[in-house]
Amino acid sequence: MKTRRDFIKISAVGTGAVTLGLSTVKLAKASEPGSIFGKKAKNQVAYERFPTYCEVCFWKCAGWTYKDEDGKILKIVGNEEDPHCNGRLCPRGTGGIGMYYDEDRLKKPLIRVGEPGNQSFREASWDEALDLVAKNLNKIKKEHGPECVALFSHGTGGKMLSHLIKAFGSPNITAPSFAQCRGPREVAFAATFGEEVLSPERTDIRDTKCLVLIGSHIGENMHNGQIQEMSEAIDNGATIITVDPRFSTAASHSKFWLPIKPATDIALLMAWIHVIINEELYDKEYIDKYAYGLDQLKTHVKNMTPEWAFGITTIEPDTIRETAREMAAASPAVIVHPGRHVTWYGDDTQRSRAIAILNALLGSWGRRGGFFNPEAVHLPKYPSPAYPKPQKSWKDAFPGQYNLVHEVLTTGICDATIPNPDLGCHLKSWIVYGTNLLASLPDQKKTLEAIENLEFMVVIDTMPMDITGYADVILPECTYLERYDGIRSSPHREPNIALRMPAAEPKYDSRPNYWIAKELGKRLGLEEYFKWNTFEEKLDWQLKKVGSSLEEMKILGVKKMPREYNDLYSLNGEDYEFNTNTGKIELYSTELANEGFDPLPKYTPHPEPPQGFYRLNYGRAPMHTFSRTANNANLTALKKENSVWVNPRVAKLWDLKNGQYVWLKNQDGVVSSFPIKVRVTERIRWDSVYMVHGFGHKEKRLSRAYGKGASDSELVTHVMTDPIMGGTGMRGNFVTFILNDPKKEVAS
Ligand SMILES: Nc1nc2c(c(=O)[nH]1)N[C@H]1C(S)=C(S)[C@@H](COP(=O)(O)OP(=O)(O)OC[C@H]3O[C@@H](n4cnc5c(=O)[nH]c(N)nc54)[C@H](O)[C@@H]3O)O[C@H]1N2
Ligand SMILES: Nc1nc2c(c(=O)[nH]1)N[C@H]1C(S)=C(S)[C@@H](COP(=O)(O)OP(=O)(O)OC[C@H]3O[C@@H](n4cnc5c(=O)[nH]c(N)nc54)[C@H](O)[C@@H]3O)O[C@H]1N2
Ligand code: SF4
Ligand SMILES: [Mo]
Repeated sequence: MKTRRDFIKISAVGTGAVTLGLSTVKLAKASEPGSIFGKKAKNQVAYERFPTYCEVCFWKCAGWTYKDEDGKILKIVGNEEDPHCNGRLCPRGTGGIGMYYDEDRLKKPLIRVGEPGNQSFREASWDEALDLVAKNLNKIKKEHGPECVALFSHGTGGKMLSHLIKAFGSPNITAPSFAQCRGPREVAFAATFGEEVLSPERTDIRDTKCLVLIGSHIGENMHNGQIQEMSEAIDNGATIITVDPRFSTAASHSKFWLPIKPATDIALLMAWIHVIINEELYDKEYIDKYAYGLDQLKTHVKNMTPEWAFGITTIEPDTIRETAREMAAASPAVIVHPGRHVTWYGDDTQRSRAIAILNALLGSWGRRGGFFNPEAVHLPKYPSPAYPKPQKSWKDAFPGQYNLVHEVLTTGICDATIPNPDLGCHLKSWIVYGTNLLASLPDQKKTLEAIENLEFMVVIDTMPMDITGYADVILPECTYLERYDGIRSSPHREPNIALRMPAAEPKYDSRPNYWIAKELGKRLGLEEYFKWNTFEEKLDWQLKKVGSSLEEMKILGVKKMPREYNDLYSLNGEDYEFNTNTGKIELYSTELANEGFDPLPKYTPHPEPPQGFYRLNYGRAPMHTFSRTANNANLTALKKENSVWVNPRVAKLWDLKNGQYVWLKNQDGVVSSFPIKVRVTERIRWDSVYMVHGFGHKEKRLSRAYGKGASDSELVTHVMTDPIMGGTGMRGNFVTFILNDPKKEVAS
């Protein structure tokens, strides 16, 4: 497939600059890590600092880890040069040292001695544990083929394991960041603009005049750079329009808060499109030049009036018109934010398409204050043999489906693991790196059924988590503060790279991912794929290829490089061919039509909560990331459990008081394992309840997190699967309250 750059017609400046001959900074001896603050005055403590980038979430802010003269890690601060954080970390990033100091960490390799799930393990040496893993993987390869091994991985270190598994011969490498997170928006934006949104998002929030947030709760969703840019935009007088059934932090900073009825956003989006077309507020020049399908769209939205949408969304027609005009007035410096966790109701690709279409009409794609064209530094791969060509894949389990999907579905791997005589590919073994599958995948019963059918499972984690309990072998990784990792090279306004290096030796008997991958490689007969002797050697080789070096990066931490193409904002009338079938922005998607899906988004109603039940809504808290921080001492000091938000009307009906503990039961009779505290608040609609994801851990070895709050994940048993890309819509679950301890009631 051709890329944007194959099409671009404007002149490229400085071609090749990124990869060739950039001058390196002068290396002063005194500024090497380890001695940068080495000289101390009387009564002063000497510090050392080491570059890193944060692993507490996937924004990957670059920073410095400080150590005192006794070798104690004291703090982490942001790197001023870093475009992800501009020198400021969020509370979670600062609290990252809690991961390093956590005394509940996995300390030794562990080998199962009892039944899966029962947490009976014995300690083992690395040699014994790795030999056992290799023996099992080789056995599966011999008996069933290498494709029957799958890797689930989330986080930076997963790349080394991916390399190993590709070398082993399996294409089944997956992460929850697609089918449980941003998959729908990537497929929808690719169908519309021929390109994905990517991470960090290419939203030019800094320069926007109008930011529309459809559910994305920036402020609680703490993706650092976005928040900083959003507050800058607010200071500059930008209008914020927030559509959220809950009065989110973002809503509290907004000129317009539209408390939409959950699951009806497509109707609102189509009504906005209707107003913008009907009142001829769209960017005509831009649409004429770049877009395909305006006529079809016009006909399609003819009857989708604000009055029609009012009946569905509960948003007043006047508000719909006023907000549409507000967006158009800001055009093209307007962003209808694509969101990030967008797997909500199973029609999420279509909702994301409606968002993409609205942005197209407003002329914001490729424009200042809208969406910029990011650029990344292309780091060459360290030399290694070509990967073997897999003979089968998880997709064999879905003949004819998901043709627009270019990633592997986590839940597809689960399906392909559960034996079914009609399916071509049965997976026999999972390697799970840095993802707590029982918290991150919906429908725990299905995940567990898949796990039960495995011949062998190895989990690589830093902590004992719900998922580690089901492993046959657990390999303890050291935290990000104790290791090198691959160079961070992410797409941004300015291409840039960042280094992570260890600030301390790995604690206990933990090891870094690259060591684990190389050692497994040796035992699997794949040493050819790991030719470097030390990881430093590999990094230095790569860095030198792009005009830097490990030595330089140890001093800088972050290095910005010039753009290869002068196209940060490229759609101001220049000729441009998009990577779609028509070469245009597709308002009408020929790709979706060819696959038999609606080429233009339609609103379809979703089930309502039954009597006495409320829609289970969930989201983020600023000081936690998913389930991974629930045991972090620094962050539990800020918030140790989640609560369930209940509207005062509902509280009155149930006689619920603030601070009272309740259990939640969902539509399938699943009861939360632990009670959760009630928070009575007007900030949530009467038809829903809300909680922060990531609490209610069942793993007893998590001394701070065990039993604290409730898990939304265990209550998400009903999944609305997106037929286009397999995303798992998780917001179609309904809960009711149980006021007394259900376990005691059963016992009596
Ligand atoms: N602090 C913190 N920040 C994080 C993370 C974290 O774990 N912790 N995780 C990061 C990751 S990976 C992701 S994907 C993002 C997720 O962050 P977002 O993409 O912002 O998350 P969402 O879950 O889509 O949005 C949650 C909001 O959607 C609202 N909502 C629920 N139902 C509806 C509906 O029907 N319509 C509308 N319009 N709104 C609705 C909820 O009330 C809530 O305010 O956060 C990122 N940032
Ligand atoms: N119900 C529900 N489900 C969701 C979501 C939701 O809001 N609600 N959010 C969805 C979204 S947007 C996403 S992106 C996914 C996130 O899904 P995950 O990334 O799986 O989220 P976590 O629960 O944080 O699990 C991370 C695991 O990695 C481990 N870990 C942390 N650091 C390291 C490390 O350096 N090395 C290794 N080896 N392990 C490490 C942690 O101990 C933990 O076990 O979840 C999705 N699933
Ligand atoms: S946003 Fe916060 S948690 Fe995420 S990478 Fe940046 S500092 Fe770390
Ligand atoms: Mo996510």
